[in-house]
Amino acid sequence: MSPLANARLYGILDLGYVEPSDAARIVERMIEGGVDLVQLRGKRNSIEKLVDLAAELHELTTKSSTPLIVNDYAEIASRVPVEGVHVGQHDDSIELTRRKAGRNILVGKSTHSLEQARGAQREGADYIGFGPIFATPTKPDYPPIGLADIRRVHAEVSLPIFCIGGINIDNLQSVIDAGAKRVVMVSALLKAHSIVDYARCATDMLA
Ligand code: 3NM
Repeated sequence: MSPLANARLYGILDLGYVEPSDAARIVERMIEGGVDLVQLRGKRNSIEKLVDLAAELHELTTKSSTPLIVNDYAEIASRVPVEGVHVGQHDDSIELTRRKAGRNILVGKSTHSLEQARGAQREGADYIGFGPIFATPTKPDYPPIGLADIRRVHAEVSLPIFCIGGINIDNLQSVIDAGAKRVVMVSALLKAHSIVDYARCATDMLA
């Protein structure tokens, strides 16, 4: 069975919020709180730095069989045995990402509309992100798409769908009520007083 089948909460370790020296400690807390997938995202970091960090984090994530996904760069997956790569609309295609990784990995894709979600399924993505649902400082240039299409995207796309963007414990129930089964949290989780308790609360709500 795909490691994504039962995944509910996807945590992104975004180096815009976390110092690389704190990354391992934070990933440990995410996993303790029940995060099902972890992504390493460092838009302003060099590939060399990300390779080193991915290798360090992968030693932790493998202990709990939590898939580690790296953002953007398939090259990292060719050098570190991470489980997957996540690409955006303006990055490499799914096929090229798989080819560059040189092995069978999970490939996820960001989508910002129903049409893009259908396209990612046709292209062979293993899962999609769907958002931003709400406005978010983590991806400030993207207009929020709101809750309206969540039910429809689940009806039309059979891949695992992770709603993303501005989701926190206070608005999570509205996202679930709109039809979401899986979500990504970045800033809310990383800024939480207790990452472990915050993640547990979110996974309980998504159960
Ligand atoms: N991708 P937060 S929204 C990384 O819609 C990312 O594709 C998005 O961060 C998309 O939980 C987003 O802090 C930011 O809002 C999510």
